[in-house]
Amino acid sequence: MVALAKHLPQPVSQPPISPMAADVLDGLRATPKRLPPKYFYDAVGSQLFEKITQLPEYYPTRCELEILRANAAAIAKLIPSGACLVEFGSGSCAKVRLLLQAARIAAYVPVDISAEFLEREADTLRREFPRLVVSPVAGDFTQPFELPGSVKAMPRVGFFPGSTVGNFEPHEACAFLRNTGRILGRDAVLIIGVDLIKDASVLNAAYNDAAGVTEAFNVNLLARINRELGADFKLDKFEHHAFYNRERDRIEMHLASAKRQKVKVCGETIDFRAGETIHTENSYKYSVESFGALARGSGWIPVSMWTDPKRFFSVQALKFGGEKIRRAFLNGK
Ligand code: SAH
Ligand code: AVI
Repeated sequence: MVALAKHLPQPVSQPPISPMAADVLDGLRATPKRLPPKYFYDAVGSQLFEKITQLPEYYPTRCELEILRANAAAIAKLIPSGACLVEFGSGSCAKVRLLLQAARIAAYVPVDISAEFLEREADTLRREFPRLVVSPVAGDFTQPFELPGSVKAMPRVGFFPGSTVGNFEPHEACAFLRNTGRILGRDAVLIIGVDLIKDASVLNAAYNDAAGVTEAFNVNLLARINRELGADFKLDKFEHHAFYNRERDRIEMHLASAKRQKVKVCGETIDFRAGETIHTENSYKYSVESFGALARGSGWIPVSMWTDPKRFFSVQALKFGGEKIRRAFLNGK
């Protein structure tokens, strides 16, 4: 048997392909072409996002910080003493500092896909709050993950600022909220930032800043694919397009090919027509009512809501009621 097998044609063994390579190839083979926004956030992308938060046109960070500052005491009342705060997509951990100062939080679990950035920010926080247990989890928050053993017995509160929930498709946001409810447990509270529908001119300006930082953030996705997957995207041959889609209540970001061209990605040739785009991100905007419906349909009961004076942005407190709430909502009760 063994001797015979030696003379049979052997399957050509393919080198194993990373999850990122598989997602990128999947998206670039599709029509229309797309790339998952979670790949924006390598170390360079995380730094660029921080620059976005400082831009005059990018109102969400300023508005959310203003809301958290003005209502820190009321929000702190929803956080049990000795709680563990789990933050999804923690970035520079700027916003959580306001909650750490206002509430008696024993442990903090920042969850983020940008591993290097996460470790650095966790270290800074440990120095600033020496009594706080800081247990970062590096990974994709849409995938199942375990909370560190040291915090399992503590009451848990979720924190999901930035309107990162808007980067999900609405059905993905529902799946995320249901899963978060399972991780945090019954009666858990989730403090979530939600960007609100507003005049299109304000929205278009926020994603087309004069300094070109959002453009650099978008193009870095291709630069990252060049760096990590050895692709040969010509960065100056793709243009940043961002616009508000009123029918879908979302900002769409694309990278448009400036000409007809071919790009090599993981040994495969991808053809681009002139003007053809890669859809890189959606940023959904909600009304208070539409987000309330999405929350209830995911098993969460809206309990409080705060906005800035212009009603550009909202911070909402939800309580997890589980399947009973979800079913009641879906049955129209
Ligand atoms: N919360 C911060 C940062 C928002 S930017 C703020 O409000 O300013 C979005 C953050 O979510 C980034 O830090 C990014 O690395 C992280 N992120 C995006 N997709 C993710 C995913 N699928 N899993 C884990 N983290 C993710
Ligand atoms: C992280 N997220 C909520 C940002 C947003 O506004 O959708 C990402 C971003 N994309 C372009 N600018 C900022």
